[in-house]
Amino acid sequence: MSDAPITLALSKGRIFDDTVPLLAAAGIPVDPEATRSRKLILPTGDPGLRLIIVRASDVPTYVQYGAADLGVAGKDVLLEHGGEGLYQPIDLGIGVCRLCVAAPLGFDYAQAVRRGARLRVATKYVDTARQHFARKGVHVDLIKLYGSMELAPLVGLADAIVDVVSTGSTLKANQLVEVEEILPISARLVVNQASLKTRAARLEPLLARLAAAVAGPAAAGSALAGGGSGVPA
Ligand code: PRT
Ligand code: MG
Repeated sequence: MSDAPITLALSKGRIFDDTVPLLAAAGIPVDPEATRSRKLILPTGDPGLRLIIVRASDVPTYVQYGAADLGVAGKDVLLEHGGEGLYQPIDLGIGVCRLCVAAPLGFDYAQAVRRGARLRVATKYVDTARQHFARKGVHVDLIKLYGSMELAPLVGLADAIVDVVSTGSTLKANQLVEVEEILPISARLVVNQASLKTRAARLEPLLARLAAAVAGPAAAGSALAGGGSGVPA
């Protein structure tokens, strides 16, 4: 079992696209051809590391149960999952966005909240949203959706949404505005807690290389120089 390659769970799309350069910087190339295939288990340039491709919201589950030793998941996904059984050692600084409440232009969210109105809020982040509104003392009925949250207020399904926003152009295109930021989001490396103990000899160097790749070439250079002076060689 301990001979099996280390398994890293990634979701296709922005997480995969932003993680591959980090892996390359950590000395682990991924064949670009492999990324175009429909295979769900992909080799890397390091025979000791393979990738599995899963749904973004399933990454924490694969890692929690040890089907993957490692994974990359957005903080939004991790919050909603609860993070049970997961160690979160590295903020990878990729997939940067923010979780926020958005409502149609012209809907006075602040006033509705002050009046104590009961709001219908559509989101895929039901638990996170429930905790946020409970903290704020806002009364909400939450409607679970799996995508295209921006549509819900436009067709009368909800008064507001909770979703992640990066450039804001999707909100703008649908005449919605951000009315409250809940949390800044970025992707984290997550590690199965048992793997970290039983496979430490292989995982720890990999984590160190990834941490150095995240810190960037400048930091790696000064670490190599030994003094951390930051003066380029
Ligand atoms: O698509 P699927 O249902 O399988 O999963 P997913 O949508 O969660 O996966 P994916 O790949 O879209 O997102 C993976 C992770 O990327 C998320 O969990 C976030 O942590 C992070 N991330 C960063 C984002 C965005 N930026 C982002 N902009 N995830 C989603 N979006 C969507 C957002 O939901 C909205 O529809 O993009 C739209 C807004 O983008 P802007 O640029 O118009 O504001
Ligand atoms: Mg998506």
